Amino acid sequence: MKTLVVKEHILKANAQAAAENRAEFSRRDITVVNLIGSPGSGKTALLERLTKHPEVRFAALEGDPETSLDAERIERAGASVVQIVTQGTCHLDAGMVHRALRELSLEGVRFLFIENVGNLVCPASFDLGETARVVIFSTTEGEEKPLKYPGAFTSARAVVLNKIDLLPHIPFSLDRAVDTLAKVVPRTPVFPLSCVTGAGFDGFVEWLMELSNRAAPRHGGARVAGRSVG
Ligand SMILES: Nc1nc2c(ncn2[C@@H]2O[C@H](COP(=O)(O)OP(=O)(O)O)[C@@H](O)[C@H]2O)c(=O)[nH]1
Ligand SMILES: [Mg+2]
Repeated sequence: MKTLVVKEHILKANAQAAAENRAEFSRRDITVVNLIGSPGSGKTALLERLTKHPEVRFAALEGDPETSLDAERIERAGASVVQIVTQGTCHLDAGMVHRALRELSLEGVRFLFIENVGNLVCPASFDLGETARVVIFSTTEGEEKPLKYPGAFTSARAVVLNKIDLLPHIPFSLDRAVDTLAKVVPRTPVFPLSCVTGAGFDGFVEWLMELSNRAAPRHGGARVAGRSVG
């Protein structure tokens, strides 16, 4: 009972900070993606690869319990970035994002990617004020993860299935994974791709641009890749 009260209080405070972040993002016309996935699923690799797509001009916040290794990778790849070290906490919250924003240059960017702490449970409970959540899982994690961690998947607007380059080498069935996702999130788009080879990225980038056009139509008109959106 006591634990529940504490949790409610924490989530209420978080919701207030998230609403402030959301207003700030809207005022600055920035599409914000909260990227959730297990440690090693390829969250940082996804952002590194996205720097090769100049239309997705982005800055990033990197959440990790310790070290600034991921921020160093993103900086080397050419994007503006700030590392949030949570000192053991298993998720980011809206207040952490709010404070980190003071240190981050958002000049000229269209997207902000927030790489959450590697975890498929806790991050799903904390709204950061994002435009959309994307959940990433990879072929090395097993097809059944969406069944075991439904909260992360049902709260996401898109699913990235990473490391498809490994399919010939591991006993992972892409068909079974897609069937599992169809049971848990039947209406959510799924993007099988590889951050190593770049295969499958075009569809995901198109989805991101569509998301951004819907969120902030004054960015590039209402058309993406020849298709009308909105
Ligand atoms: N084969 C393969 N390895 C990948 C892919 N994406 C990421 N990796 C590797 O998976 C490991 C974890 O990636 P990282 O981006 O650090 O994952 P994060 O912990 O989710 O940020 C690294 O060794 C990456 O090189 C991929 O598409 N294919
Ligand atoms: Mg990472």
